[in-house]
Amino acid sequence: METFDLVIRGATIATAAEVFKADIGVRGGRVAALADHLPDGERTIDATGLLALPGGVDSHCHLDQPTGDGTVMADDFLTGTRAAAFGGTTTVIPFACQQKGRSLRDAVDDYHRRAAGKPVVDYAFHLIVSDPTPTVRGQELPALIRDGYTSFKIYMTYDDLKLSDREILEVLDVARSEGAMVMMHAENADCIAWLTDKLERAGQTAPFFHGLSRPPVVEREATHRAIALSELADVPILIVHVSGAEAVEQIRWAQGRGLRLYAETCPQYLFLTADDLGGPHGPPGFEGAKCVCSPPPRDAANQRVIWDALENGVFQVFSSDHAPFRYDDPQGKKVRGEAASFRHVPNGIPGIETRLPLLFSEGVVRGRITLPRFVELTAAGPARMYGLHPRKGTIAVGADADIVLWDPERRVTITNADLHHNVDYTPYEGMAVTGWPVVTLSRGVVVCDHGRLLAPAGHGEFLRCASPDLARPKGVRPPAPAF
Ligand code: DUC
Ligand code: ZN
Ligand code: ZN
Repeated sequence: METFDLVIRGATIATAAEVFKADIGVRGGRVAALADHLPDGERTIDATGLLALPGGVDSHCHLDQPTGDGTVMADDFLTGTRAAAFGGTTTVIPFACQQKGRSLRDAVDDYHRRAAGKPVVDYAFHLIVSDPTPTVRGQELPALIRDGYTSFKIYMTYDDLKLSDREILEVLDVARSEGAMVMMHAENADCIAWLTDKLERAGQTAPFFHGLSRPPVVEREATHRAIALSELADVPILIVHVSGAEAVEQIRWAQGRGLRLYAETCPQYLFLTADDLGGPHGPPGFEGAKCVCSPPPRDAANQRVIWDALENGVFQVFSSDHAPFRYDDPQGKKVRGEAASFRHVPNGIPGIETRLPLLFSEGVVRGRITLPRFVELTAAGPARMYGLHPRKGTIAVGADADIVLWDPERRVTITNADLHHNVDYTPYEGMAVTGWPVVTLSRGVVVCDHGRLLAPAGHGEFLRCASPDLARPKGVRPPAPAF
């Protein structure tokens, strides 16, 4: 029998479907055997007492994404994927963002240049469509989807990104005919603009008021509208970064009607509240800027609804929405100074390395979700949603050997000094968690081993995504996979 390049011995394996004990044989970067007693490989890792989980798939993160206002993202494809790997994530899907008035293909080419030679784990791109001209809809987007960029995000807010309802319908129509998955940022732009002006007129400009400028009704209305537009266009969509009860209610309603409506949530809606932005119970001064993200964190009652929805299947995806802006830096959260209104604070917080440990500790260890559900939400679900399954998101013969050896008993107090991103803070400073990834393998190569980075920059490969079955209206056959 041909020898294995690597054998992982003694681990308890968890996939989205089951938990079982087996040795894992790896050859040529793929899982080649799962069996009770495999012979030693060229290299053998004793993983007794550890879990072997599919490497995480972080299907919503922002790395080195150009912005229009002088803000610079702190993480590029090296520092961002390095942090991802240390946190147990082996596939990332950031966004190639079209600037209004510019070509979508140019945005993709530019993003490939930014990534070149840097990632330590595999990566795919989502697109952001901000200017759906006839050329973009008729030529660029269909060609890009066929080239393996099979998902794109559209925004219902932000002046430089938002689409009108008519534009959304036209773009959804392309997704329908080409088999793409559409991610929707659901917040009502006019409501936010009106509330922001009002708050500023009243002198209420501190970071805390960011939350008041985007109350739950703003998200609820847009979520409902997104659902209606998806129903009208007869194409599935995924609502990203769902923050609380009112949006969840809309999503449940749509799912209950049989609409193909998918949803994602993120750590900030389980672990942060509006108090983290400031106010009488929050941090002083401008500190709350560290937790400014959109939609904003809500309250404990909303957190409970998000937990319930994670448990009972409303959500298919749990991603970080890592949007890395430094705090004490003129190109980050302080881009317009500490006296500036909340409207000028870049939206988004870091979390690519802490996503899995936080959910494992508070979800699996506390018994809120099972281990297979954890794997489904963090790896298999996003891989399926974006056409990467079964190559990614599972441990099965033929799949890439993207495996995380996880110590389920290791206790860690999260502190920014120990993280590997390039951001100068973590919103989760001081939180104690149980369970931490100790070894991360990407296609059979050890990327991280007990705190040491072993893979070189550029180890990560670009992934072309297949058109996911999930992206098609019922009864429409998908084209052949792209890989
Ligand atoms: N939306 C995101 O998806 N990420 C960061 C900020 C935002 O509004
Ligand atoms: Zn968004
Ligand atoms: Zn995002």
